[in-house]
Amino acid sequence: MKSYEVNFDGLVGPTHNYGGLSYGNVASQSNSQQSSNPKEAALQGLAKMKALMDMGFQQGVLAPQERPDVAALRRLGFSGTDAQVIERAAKEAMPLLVASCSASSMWVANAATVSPSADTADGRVHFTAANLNCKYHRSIEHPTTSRVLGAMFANQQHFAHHAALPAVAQFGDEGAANHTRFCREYGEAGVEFFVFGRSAFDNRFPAPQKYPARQTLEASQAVARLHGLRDEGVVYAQQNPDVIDQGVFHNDVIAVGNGEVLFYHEDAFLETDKMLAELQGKLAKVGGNFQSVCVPRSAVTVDDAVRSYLFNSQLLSRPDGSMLLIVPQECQANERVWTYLQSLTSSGGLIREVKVFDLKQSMQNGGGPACLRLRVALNETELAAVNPGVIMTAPLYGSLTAWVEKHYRDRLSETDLTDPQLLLECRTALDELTQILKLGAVYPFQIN
Ligand code: SUG
Repeated sequence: MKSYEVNFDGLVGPTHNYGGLSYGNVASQSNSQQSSNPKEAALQGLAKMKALMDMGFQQGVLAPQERPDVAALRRLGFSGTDAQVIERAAKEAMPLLVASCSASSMWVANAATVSPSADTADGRVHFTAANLNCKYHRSIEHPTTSRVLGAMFANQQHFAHHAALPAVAQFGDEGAANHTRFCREYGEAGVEFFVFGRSAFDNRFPAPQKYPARQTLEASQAVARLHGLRDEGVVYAQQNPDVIDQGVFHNDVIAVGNGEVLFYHEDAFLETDKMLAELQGKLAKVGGNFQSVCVPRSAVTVDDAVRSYLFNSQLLSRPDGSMLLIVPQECQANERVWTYLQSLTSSGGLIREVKVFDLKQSMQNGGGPACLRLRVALNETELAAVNPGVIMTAPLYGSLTAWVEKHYRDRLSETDLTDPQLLLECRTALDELTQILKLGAVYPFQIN
């Protein structure tokens, strides 16, 4: 049976703004308080989805969330009408209002961890929504994420959904941003690679000194258990704590994998040789030939990687077996990175082509091409069981573009977030979106 990797991209929400909310994420910190352009952000994301679809890849779309999250503000003690909740939060606790307005759900690599049916004990595709509990503004995403994923992958014969892990730092889980799957064919058993930043219960593992390590080993292990993965089909590795302290807040800022290939920076991991040998050995057991492409620090520094997001690229398999790298235009702007990419694609290796995308609106908050997509490997039967409303087509692209043009503002500053009108605009837009994507009622304002 045919199988595919389907990329579900997060649609940027109407409140996209630069809140400076993510300590440890260099771009989020340095662009704090700048005005954003939500319309441009959403159109940039849609253009990437359309381009991948036009290149023949399977592409889907994941809906944004209701923001400002008035229910979250109510849980923090703000009361009255919705407009009063926003006004009071603006007056008494602006940082909480900003957090409740974040469009951070666009980075759907953090929405969930997904294990394809070929890897799981019960032969279903498993999803665990990420608790994202390291940052308040992201910790409020998972209930709606679970409802949206449930509406997209509703067929229980093929899809199993797990609630987010307990919402404590010991089980800090950032979803697929720290998870990669290696395989020969998407429909065959593979090796799932979990990268963690620290251990919550075992102090033999070192931890970063400056910035938080968002993903714990214990969270990754819990996800592997929930999904029914075999020990022989799993490899755990620790991210180098020094690179976390240099702004690598997720593994997907310093490594990306696809098929049998891992593309990574020399400084990405601890005990790299042991890890590579384990990946090689375990993939061989399921018939795969693991290959790695290491980018040396002499060619590209960690700082170059953080600024250019070279590794936050999408590594895609082409029909002839070669691979294509989708990179943000910041890679072209960095001379060392661009020189490296030229030599990579002309060296006769597996990665033959680079395509550049303008994702500046998202990049300024630390979200590159790979952050914007959640990969779901599906066989033909499973793909047919996905809600067809969320699969990208030329007409859907047209409808979503028109929807963005109609509802989104082209400028948003911090003061604009205090405007209760913004909430009404967002709800009107999202109500229409659930009809376009055929999701049913998934937002708090639609269910309460
Ligand atoms: O969690 N930025 C996100 C970026 C997530 C990137 N995802 C992956 N690498 N997979 C984060 O730090 C910034 C929001 C603000 O500052 O307004 C933010 O949440």
